[in-house]
Amino acid sequence: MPQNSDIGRVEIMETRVTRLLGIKYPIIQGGMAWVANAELAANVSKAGGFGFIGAANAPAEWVRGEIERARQITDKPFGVNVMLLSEHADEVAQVVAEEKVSAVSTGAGNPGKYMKMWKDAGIKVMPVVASVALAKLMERAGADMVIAEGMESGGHIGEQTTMTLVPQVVDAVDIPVVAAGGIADARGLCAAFMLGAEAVQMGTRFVVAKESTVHKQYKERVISARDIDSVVTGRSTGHPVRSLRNEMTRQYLEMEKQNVSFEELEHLTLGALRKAVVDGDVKMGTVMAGQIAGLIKKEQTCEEIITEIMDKAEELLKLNA
Ligand code: TUI
Repeated sequence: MPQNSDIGRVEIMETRVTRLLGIKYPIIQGGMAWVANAELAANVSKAGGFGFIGAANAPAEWVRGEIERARQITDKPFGVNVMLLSEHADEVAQVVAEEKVSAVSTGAGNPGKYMKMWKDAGIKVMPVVASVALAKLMERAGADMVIAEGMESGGHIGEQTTMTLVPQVVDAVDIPVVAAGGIADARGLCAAFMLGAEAVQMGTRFVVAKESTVHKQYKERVISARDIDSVVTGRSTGHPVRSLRNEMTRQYLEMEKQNVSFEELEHLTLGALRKAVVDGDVKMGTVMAGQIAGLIKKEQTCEEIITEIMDKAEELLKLNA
């Protein structure tokens, strides 16, 4: 028998996004480069949320393999994030269509040229947007939803904050909006709903999930982060990236101040995310994480994270009153 609290939770948190994706809870896991593999995505989906495998710069066959592995872990829906700056983006886009994953999200660009192929394959398309203009363009191009991501996020970011971007996108489009950037708990979820979002996407909180296979030292760095510990490198190159302050970011920011060449800056960050995620080098590697890292205090399973957020959200919304 469902308990009263379960009934209330399902009613209030059932939105166009949960219906379109076929999920129980409006919590989506961001498709983070090097971090969001089959284990993480499948376990988020298993727990009632929606997991994304992050294709990042990986070749298409790696993505196909991860999709197969995720399908062995769960029969729940999950998706793939296509990072549009990748040299493999075309082939990854193709594999995603062939494999007919439930949804595709995109980052760092305009996925217009893939839209028809994905829609024809019956895939839900949800581009990440950092502006109202791109949100409108994506709606016209046939996107099912947009993910409005503020600059509080880790990794590659835009200029607007989540607080300002989400309501402006909500007012500008008729399709549902997912809020991302700076959200890691029930307060963030409820705040995003007040802004008009119909689900949230979280990255940093899932980096420290038990099922996340990132290096122990990466998780420890996120858990020990303070509010002021994230910095943005690469503003001068047009590819701003948020990560946790370390020796690499110190050197990078110093070099940016001295206007050193794009090539030299690239050299410092080449392979640096892998270095942090796989080797645990949190000094010279790129420890991508959002501004909300300071709020995250422990490693929990995906199920614990999702259940805790939904329980607290219910309390906040006083569903039992
Ligand atoms: O894509 C992300 N976050 C990422 S991608 C990534 S891998 C990478 N590493 C180093 C350099 C570059 C990439 C790490 N983190 N988030 C989604 C996102 N998309 N944030 C911002 C945007 C965005 C920005 C501008 C999307 C579209 C856009 O404009 C496109 C256009 O053509 O108008």
